[in-house]
Amino acid sequence: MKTLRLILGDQLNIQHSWFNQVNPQAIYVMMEVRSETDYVLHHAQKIIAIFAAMRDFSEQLKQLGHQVIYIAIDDADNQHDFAKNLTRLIAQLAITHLEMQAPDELRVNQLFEKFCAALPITSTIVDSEHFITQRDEAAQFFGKRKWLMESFYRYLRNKHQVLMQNNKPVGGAWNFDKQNRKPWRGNPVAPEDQRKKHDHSQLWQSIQMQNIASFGQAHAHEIPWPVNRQQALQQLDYFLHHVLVYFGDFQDAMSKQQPRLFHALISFALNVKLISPMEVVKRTEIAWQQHQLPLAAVEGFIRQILGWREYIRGYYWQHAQQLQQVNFFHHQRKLPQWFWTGKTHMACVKYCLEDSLENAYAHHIQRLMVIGNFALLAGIQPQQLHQWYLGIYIDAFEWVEMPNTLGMSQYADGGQLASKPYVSSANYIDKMSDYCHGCHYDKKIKIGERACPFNSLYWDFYMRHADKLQSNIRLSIVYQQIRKMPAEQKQAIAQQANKYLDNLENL
Ligand code: FAD
Ligand code: DLZ
Ligand code: SF4
Repeated sequence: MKTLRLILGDQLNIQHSWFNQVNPQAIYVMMEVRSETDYVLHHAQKIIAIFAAMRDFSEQLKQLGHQVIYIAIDDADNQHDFAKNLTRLIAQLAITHLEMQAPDELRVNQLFEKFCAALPITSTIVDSEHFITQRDEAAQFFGKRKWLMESFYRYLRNKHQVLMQNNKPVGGAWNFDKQNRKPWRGNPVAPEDQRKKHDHSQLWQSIQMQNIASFGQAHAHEIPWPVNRQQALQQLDYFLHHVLVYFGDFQDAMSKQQPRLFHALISFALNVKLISPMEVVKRTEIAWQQHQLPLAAVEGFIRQILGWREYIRGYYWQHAQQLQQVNFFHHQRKLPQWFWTGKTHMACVKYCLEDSLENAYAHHIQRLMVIGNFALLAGIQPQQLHQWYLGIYIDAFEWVEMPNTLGMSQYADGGQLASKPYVSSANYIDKMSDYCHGCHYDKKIKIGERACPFNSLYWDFYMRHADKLQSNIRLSIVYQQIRKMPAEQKQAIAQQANKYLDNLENL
């Protein structure tokens, strides 16, 4: 059988069993195509990082003796479409069998199902051998029960014996979150970003020559993201040995001085499969023993990878089709233009947007409790926001971005993923960051010229959506407070909120 094996741009897993031995009957193909660069407006660093990682991977395969066809973005015979390029190769090379690893995105999965069904040759879709769980494992686990990350996480801890001793969680508890989540006031000193930037000027030039639309082009030729396994492991090891110790304490903190604080910066490497989640978990356990790291930090970090990441993927495969349209609150406002420039007077939003636009990165709380928080309070159309998140972040692939944006951040699925909306007034942002100091708006004021928009919008959001939210037990205190508010105060808040909502572009 003369076999063609397709490797997608987010399937750069050199540990895959395909590569255990050189198979003279197998030809690997990788392709840089407009169908993938153009399905959303991407940050320039994301396109470059993916192409650079793909190119590096193909060279590595060649060095190992595998036969590889690499279709570059500027190749004359590139038809810029997976199906068209495959059809041409199958005919040209007299291929008798096609293989691919299961794609992680519904759109691409459907495309290949259709393509393979119509092929005159046989085809097989194999496991990408990357994730800890199967696509439907979370759905099987929950059945008809309410989805809850914590219970899936405990099941996985048990199943894979992670941080377990005699079938009990080490330290006597599953979760040490109470010891985590402190604000950061400059101490301990946050590590310098030790990542070396690598030059991709030539690649950037060929991308530009193709007139591929992108944004965030300022540092496009020189990016800090790991584009091969060696760089990814270096990044991971640096985090485990020097940074993880503070991860738990400060994972929700935000700062103008140190935007990245104590985060791992490994999501791109994980999502294009340069490193695997199980090896991250195992290396974390080893580092914990070597350095006697605090269990709260170690458990908190492992929960992100073993818990959240796998849970989110399971959720995606159960709900991907419906997620494309969900809009629980019927929010219809347009994404303000300043999402593309960062030019807003709200200092917190400005810092988080500028950081995202410049670096294709923001950490979880910046994405959730500043940008997403504002969008939900302002009633932004959720799919517009999803397109923005999908394009801007270096780690954004639909299977992980979409449930996080539409489910966790925008509650657009009506609370199937999150148990209550992640919204806050200025109080939380001020507690967890240094953004409010020097802001054009006053964090303490709800009504008036300089009142922080988060304050009136927060209460207005809950008042506007009382019919949908007031029966949620987790929100009983919020609705008790609203019931106690004098009618004139409620009216003044609604007026202030409406003033802001009518003027989003100028906030
Ligand atoms: P750290 O904070 O150091 O965490 C370590 C790892 O844990 C991450 O690399 C990631 O693999 C995993 N992780 C943590 N939280 C989550 C989560 N909620 N879902 C899945 N994995 C998680 N993550 C993506 O990988 N791609 C996305 O497109 C993406 N979009 C998001 C959109 C919104 C609105 C929100 C609120 C979160 C999103 N996340 C996404 C989750 C999270 O913000 C990023 O994984 C994280 O910021 C990546 O940076 P890091 O590697 O420094 O992570
Ligand atoms: C995101 C992306 C981009 C920008 N370009 C390519 C590409 O040219 N070729 C490719 O194979 N993959 C690319 N990707 C990643 C794919 O979009 C990803 O493989 C699918 O979304 C499946 O998860
Ligand atoms: Fe953000 Fe309000 Fe604080 Fe300004 S005052 S930084 S808008 S929370």
